[in-house]
Amino acid sequence: MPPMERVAVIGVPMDLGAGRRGVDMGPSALRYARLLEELEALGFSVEDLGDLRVPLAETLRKRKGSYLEEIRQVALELQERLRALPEGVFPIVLGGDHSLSMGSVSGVARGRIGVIWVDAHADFNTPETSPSGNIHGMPLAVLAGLGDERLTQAFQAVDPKDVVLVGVRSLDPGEKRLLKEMGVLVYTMHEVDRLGIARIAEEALERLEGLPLHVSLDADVLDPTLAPGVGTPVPGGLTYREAHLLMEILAQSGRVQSLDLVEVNPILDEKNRTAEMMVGLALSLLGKRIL
Ligand code: EXY
Ligand code: MN
Ligand code: MN
Ligand code: MN
Repeated sequence: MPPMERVAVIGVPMDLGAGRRGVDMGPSALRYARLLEELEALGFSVEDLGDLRVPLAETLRKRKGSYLEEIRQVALELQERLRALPEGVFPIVLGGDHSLSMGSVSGVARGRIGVIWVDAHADFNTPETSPSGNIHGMPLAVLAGLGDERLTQAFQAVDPKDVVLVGVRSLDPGEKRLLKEMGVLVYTMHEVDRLGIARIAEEALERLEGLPLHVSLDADVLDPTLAPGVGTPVPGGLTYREAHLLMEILAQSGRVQSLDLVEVNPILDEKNRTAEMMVGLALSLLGKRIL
């Protein structure tokens, strides 16, 4: 696969899928952390496609019910924008809450695709199994064909056996059942500690042998003492080095073709630390080497 020289960045300032406000400012925080400048310094030609227009929760003033329809529209727009990208461009989608990945994964898939979902959570709930009703806890299930059919009809795009989860440490009972039933490979933090992140990265690449890869990186996979700027923190996350090593090994495969950077919540952050770490991880995935 020829190395990607061109990167397209697109922002999705959306927090409608989250249980709290703030991640709509994630794209700004990631740009403020100099993502585009650093990519250019790596030698990429970088095009900033700007941000999608997303309705503000405040203006929707919904008393009850989820923002499913609004989220569906945003994810469809993202899907369309990504499908329109020419061959050989590496898209980086800036979130925004993780429900946007229904649009990013389905938008980049040109046939069978492997997904490496790096997250403290599995995001594998359906409306029936969700404890919160928040749609950012459901996108991976939708991509695998499970959940509200207004979403699965629009976004189902992956075979569950082509999905690998890394860094999981907070699962709901229904998710556990569905993950098992669907045969999704899950490396929890227990496996990270037992096997080490390098072995997990190699095993994930083996499991997804021959497939183009999409990486969906949720900031809450990092340990919250390092990355406090997230809306659903869970103790005991990846160290910065573990996350970097994972990105560096995936980069060496030459098979990663697209990336989501999601769930950065600047309101909860200290200075812009979480966004800065996410930018560092993106650069490692795009091939930045220490030596
Ligand atoms: N599993 C919980 C729920 O479904 O409500 C928490 C989900 C958090 C989702 C964040 C994006 O990773
Ligand atoms: Mn997530
Ligand atoms: Mn998460
Ligand atoms: Mn969240």
